[in-house]
Amino acid sequence: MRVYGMSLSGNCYKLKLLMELTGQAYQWEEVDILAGEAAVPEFLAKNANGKVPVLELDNGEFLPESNAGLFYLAAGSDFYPNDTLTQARVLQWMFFEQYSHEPAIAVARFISKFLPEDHPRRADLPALHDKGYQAFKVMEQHLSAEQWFAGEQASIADIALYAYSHVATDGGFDLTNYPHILRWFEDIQGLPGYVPMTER
Ligand SMILES: N[C@@H](CCC(=O)N[C@@H](CS)C(=O)NCC(=O)O)C(=O)O
Repeated sequence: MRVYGMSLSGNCYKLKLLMELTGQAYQWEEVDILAGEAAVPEFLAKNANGKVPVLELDNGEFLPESNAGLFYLAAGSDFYPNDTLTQARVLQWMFFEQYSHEPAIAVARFISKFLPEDHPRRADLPALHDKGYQAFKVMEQHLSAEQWFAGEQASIADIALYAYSHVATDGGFDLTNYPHILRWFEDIQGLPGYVPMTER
């Protein structure tokens, strides 16, 4: 399999982390989205939406969307539970990640880390911080009672949420007052096969 991704992207890191945790072989094809490499016809043929990551399967098909890639790669592993309710809990948190978490926390990081100091989009940061802290509040409350997001062990829900949460300081978030989230970071970092985001 091959991942078309950008190493600094949390969405792309989700796939890398799961493949490392589950010992699946893959190649990494770096796509510099900041240089417009996801907007060229050759890439758009892989994902008409012009976004990374895209997972290229062994049969040559292309699978965009990070959480779809997580689902595909987790099949048959401990990172996807067997019973229907826990599977639904995994989906619950993955949809939460895509609607209530990533659009604030990843976008705040993008603006803070990659756009110039005088860029007009910096005006969006206060609203993004409000929305992002709301998501962290929901996560903190859940993690005050549970070790993981769905079921009794780490799942792709944890990986989806971890990707941008653990680098949220890049976007101006301070998680000092979220001790359960900080504990959960350590639990994920202790999983066998864990790799940090910027290793390759
Ligand atoms: N929902 C998508 C979001 C993917 C996404 O936003 N990718 C960003 C990088 S993190 C991208 O490729 N942006 C390029 C662009 O929008 O031009 C997923 O989870 O894969």
